[in-house]
Amino acid sequence: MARQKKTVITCAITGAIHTPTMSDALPYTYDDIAKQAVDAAEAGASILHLHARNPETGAPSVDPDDFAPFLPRIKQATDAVVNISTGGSLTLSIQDRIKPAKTFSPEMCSMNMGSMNFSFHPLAKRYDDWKFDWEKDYVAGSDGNIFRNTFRDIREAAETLAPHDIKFEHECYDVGHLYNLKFCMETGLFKAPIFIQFIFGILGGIGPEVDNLIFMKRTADRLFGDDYRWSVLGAGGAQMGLASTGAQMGGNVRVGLEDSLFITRGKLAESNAQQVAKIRRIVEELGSEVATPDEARDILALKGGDKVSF
Ligand code: KMH
Ligand code: ZN
Repeated sequence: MARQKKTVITCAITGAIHTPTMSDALPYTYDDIAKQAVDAAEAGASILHLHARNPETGAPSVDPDDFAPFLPRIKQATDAVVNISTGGSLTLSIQDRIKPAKTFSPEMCSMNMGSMNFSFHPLAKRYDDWKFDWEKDYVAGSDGNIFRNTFRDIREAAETLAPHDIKFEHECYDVGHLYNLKFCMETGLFKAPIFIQFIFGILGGIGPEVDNLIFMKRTADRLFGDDYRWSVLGAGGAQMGLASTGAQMGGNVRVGLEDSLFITRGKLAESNAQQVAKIRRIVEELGSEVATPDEARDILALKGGDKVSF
């Protein structure tokens, strides 16, 4: 596959894994999500991957009413590509999870490529006092999670969203998910160039070793040839190291407090923008340039920021 000239930075602002107790920097009010997203874009992120939260409690939300207050503010203040999660809160149905993307027709949304265990229960042991009632059970109980993304779910999401011409961020947590994606492509669900997020270090998915990155990349090369673009997401402590390796291999990168709360070993990040600024420095030091939002639109063949419904 031809090497890309510029590196696209995605920043995933808040997600549905971490909870307010874990870091004061994790945004969950409408204001804080909007501000951190805008700051991340100014720091160099050309794609903003967004989840919503209940602004009172910080609990993950897939209610379009919890996206509506911040999406227009982000659009007015930045040119960044908005990517809305369809992973949402991990235990909800696909019908509920795609509602925000259906409502707001963003340029991009996530598409999770397989069913799996998806757990962060070991984090529960680190905290004695929790800010909100829901947090402890949510985190500790994730050892019982099945993140459901069956072939039928994927087809339903893709077909429902097809009229919106949304480019998917195909979340692939293990090598089998690449084969699921290949199968779906062959049935005509997704059109090239597809965008694959290689995800490492989620408990339930493939581990965060460089060998695995090479294995995923080589497998994707074999399955998709020139028809794909790719990015690297390392969860937790693997975030910066794997993103840097991915960038050096010619890939794109994803950072953000959704994926890791840290800026370096043992030190909490102050904001999403701080992580973006760090990976930007690394990418530039390695001799690459960071893509602007319009360059990202070009690389990923997006429909354009004027064709969204917010
Ligand atoms: N939290 C990430 C590991 C989604 O939003 O659809 C995966 C993710 C899923 O971003
Ligand atoms: Zn997400």
